Amino acid sequence: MSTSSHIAVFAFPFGTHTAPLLDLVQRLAASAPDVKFSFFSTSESNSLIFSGSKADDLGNIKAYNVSDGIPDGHIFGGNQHLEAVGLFIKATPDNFVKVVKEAEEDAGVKISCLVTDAFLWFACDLAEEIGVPWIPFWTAASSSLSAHLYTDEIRREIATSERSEQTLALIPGLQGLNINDLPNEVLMDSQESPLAHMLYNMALKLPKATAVVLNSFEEIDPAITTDLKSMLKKFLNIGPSPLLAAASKKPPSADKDECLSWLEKQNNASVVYISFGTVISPPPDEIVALANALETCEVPFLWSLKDHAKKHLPEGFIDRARNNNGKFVTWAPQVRVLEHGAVGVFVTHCGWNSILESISFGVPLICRPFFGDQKLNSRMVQDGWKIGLKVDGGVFTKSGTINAIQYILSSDKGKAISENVRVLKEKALDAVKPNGSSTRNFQELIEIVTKSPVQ
Ligand code: U2F
Repeated sequence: MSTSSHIAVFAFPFGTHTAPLLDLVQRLAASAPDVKFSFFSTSESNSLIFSGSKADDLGNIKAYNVSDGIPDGHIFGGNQHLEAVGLFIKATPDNFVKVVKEAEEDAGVKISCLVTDAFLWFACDLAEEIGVPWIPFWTAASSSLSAHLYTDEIRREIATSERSEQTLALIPGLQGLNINDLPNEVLMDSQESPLAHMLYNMALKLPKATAVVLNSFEEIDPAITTDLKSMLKKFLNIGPSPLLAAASKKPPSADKDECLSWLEKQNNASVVYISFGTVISPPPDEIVALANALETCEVPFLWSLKDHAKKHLPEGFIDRARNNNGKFVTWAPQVRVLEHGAVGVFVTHCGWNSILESISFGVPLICRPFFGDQKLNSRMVQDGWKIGLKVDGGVFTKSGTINAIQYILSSDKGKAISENVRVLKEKALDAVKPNGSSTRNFQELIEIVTKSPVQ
């Protein structure tokens, strides 16, 4: 029998949930080389995130595949992403529990702690049952975490309030925000979708967790931080991860399309970088509007656009862009791109990882949010931290996009936005210094993980 701790890590294999969880686990594993980490996700997600690593690189981390819940021969209908999420949720917790036994046999020791995506609330009951700590990892911002934790209060307020313009007056740190900025799942009946049901249950369970962990830093939202510290047993912000790449021993992401050498040829803070994350592709008319705006502004741009969406670009646009300093890739090494001084603004869907990466390297944002936490994130970008703009009317139009690009890149008000993001970046850098808040929180997390009793 082994005497080392054995941590089970449960991933939610959609959007960019798994990569930041693995980042966290790699940091923990490097700091606690005697502890065994078993990482559970679907085979599709595991093969994607572990693709660049050889077994030796993983050290004390071992990956296990769990079922994705998709029946053999299943044919997807309209929204494949949402359907796959629903099938996966239906397969939990049995798909995880089944494989845990295998990992315990391999490690020769029972699980001593559960580190999971916060969505996987069933882990709270499982941890209680086997008598180990549960450490959920919330992959988004503290503002959306807060919105979910206040779901019942918000629903009561909506039901009783007669105001048409409802603000979030009851939530510390979110007072100026509008109800319409909230993730749909906070507002809809929890029975309406498996995701809404999952998020509602998550909010009920999180206060029982040993510690809730975030890839963020306390100083970004002091009022929310204080409030969440009072609601949760422990609230540990341990990021931003882009500023901690060395600690997770992660090799820099590949640059097969030579984005960096292209950026080298551009002027400082001149390039518009565009990406909408891993799930979303804007509707065709908005792709056209964005392309036309770029052409009119005559700015250099780097656009991470999936091949299937290229057909929506205006006729001849790709050829004209090539001659006019525009570059298309299907996947950019985004962190390295945002770190490059040539990037002047990031046009984004406002996924949390993208925003945090932009803040980490001081790049202002233009926001076009789509679902989930993205509207709330864009509101914080524009009105909370004042580090960017939401496109006029919330969708890309040619004139609205031109205004936003010109505002950020060439107006005095744009300079103020750049200064605000620079100041926020300094706060992020302070948080990861040896005595910074995120460093201290991470030490506390290692204590919890390594001191978890060997079963
Ligand atoms: C879901 O996130 P998404 O995957 O849609 O978006 P992000 O959180 O912004 O993460 C995208 C990641 O993919 C990387 C980029 C980010 O780390 O650096 N990337 C890249 O390297 N190259 C590219 O060309 C394009 C992207 C969800 F949709 C969001 O609402 C949530 O906030 C998020 C976290 O829970 O998950």
